[in-house]
Amino acid sequence: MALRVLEKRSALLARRCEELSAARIVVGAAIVRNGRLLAQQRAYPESHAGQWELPGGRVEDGEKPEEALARECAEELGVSVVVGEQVGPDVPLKQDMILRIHAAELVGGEPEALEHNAVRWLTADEVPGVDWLPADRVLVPALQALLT
Ligand code: 9L3
Ligand code: MG
Repeated sequence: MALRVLEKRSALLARRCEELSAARIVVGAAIVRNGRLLAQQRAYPESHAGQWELPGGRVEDGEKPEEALARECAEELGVSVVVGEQVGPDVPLKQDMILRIHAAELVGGEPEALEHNAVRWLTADEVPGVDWLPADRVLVPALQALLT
C-alpha cells in the first residue's frame, strides 16, 4: 500500500520535472533550401532589434519542442515545416532557458517576415559575418557544417 503511494508520488514528480524542463526550452529552426540558411532580423526588444536569429521561440506548457517549432515557424514566417534532428549543442540563454536548434524542412509557403524586420537566405560563406544574437552566434560552426 505504502509502495503504491510512493510510486504514484514519484510518477507525479517525474511529470512535473518534465513540464518544468520543457518550459525552459526555446526552439529554433535551421531551414535550408538550395544550400542557403534562412535567418530573420529581430524587430524587438530594442536591445536586440536589428540583430539576426534563427526563427523560433519558447516552448509553451503542454507542447513538445517539435510542435512548438512548427507553430513558431507558422506564426513568424507563415510557412509549414517538418521538424528534423537537433543541430549543434544546447546553448544557455538568460533566466535558465536554453536555445535548441532543429533542422526543419520547408514544406509549404514562402517565408515572410510577419513579426520581424526582414528574412534573408545566407550562403555558408555569409553565415559568420552576420550580426547574430549572442546565442545564435555560438551555433555558427554547426550551421556552416550543415550547409557544406
Ligand atoms: N532567442 C535566441 N535565439 C533564437 C530564438 C528563436 C530566441 N534563435 C531568445 C530571444 C528571447 C528568447 O530566446 O530572449 C525567446 O525567444 P522569442 O520568444 O522572443 O522568439
Ligand atoms: Mg520568436
